[in-house]
Amino acid sequence: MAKLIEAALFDLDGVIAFTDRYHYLGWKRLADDEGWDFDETLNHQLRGVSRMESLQVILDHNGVELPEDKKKQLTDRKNGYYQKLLEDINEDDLYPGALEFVAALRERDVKTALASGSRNAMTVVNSLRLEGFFDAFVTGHDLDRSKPDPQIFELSAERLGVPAERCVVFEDAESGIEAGLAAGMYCVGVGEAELLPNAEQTFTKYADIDVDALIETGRIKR
Ligand code: B16
Ligand code: MG
Repeated sequence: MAKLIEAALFDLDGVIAFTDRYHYLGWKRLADDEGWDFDETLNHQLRGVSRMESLQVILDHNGVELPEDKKKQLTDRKNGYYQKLLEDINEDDLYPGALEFVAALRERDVKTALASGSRNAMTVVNSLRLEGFFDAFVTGHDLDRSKPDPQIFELSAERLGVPAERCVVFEDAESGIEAGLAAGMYCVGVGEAELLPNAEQTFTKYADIDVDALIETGRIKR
């Protein structure tokens, strides 16, 4: 059967590793410091969104206005909390089955990229020894526009040398699904369908994906 999919682009936080949990705990600690309301429901709006835009979501939710220099101090503090949590990450933080799935794609000559909006992504890559699983890495340091802008996936496809219509994106964030669709790619939502209303297909277990169906049709099931 001919191959439709030639490249798979993976978000990091919430797709390859459960570092989304540590982003949440970092923001929660900051919100508690400041006496702001913040919970896991609001946290879904922060998935895939840049550090400063994430702070703005929390400020808007709490009706708080702050000058730019204060916002910078707050995002730096949250980043310190997040980086402290990253010191202890290990293989238990990997999304079960994710690396086996990536390896199965590579065995079938599908190119792979890690596409994360996080400027901490390479720390996670090094700690979890992900270097050998991906042909290209794109992180927040390479970008001037964050999701839902398609830049992150366009740059990933360019680095792999694969056209957009041959790429599939794996994303846990609504902003990331929108970015992948705007790039003209097949998009798969990682997580519950009701949290990802724009994703045409979703899953929660990598083992449920039919790898050959995905490569031949762009769909995770036949
Ligand atoms: P940082 P992803 C995104 O990573 C996270 O989902 C989002 O919560 C975070 O705010 C953003 O990276 C920026 O991260 O503050 O570490 O630069 O999901 O695109 O892998
Ligand atoms: Mg994510």
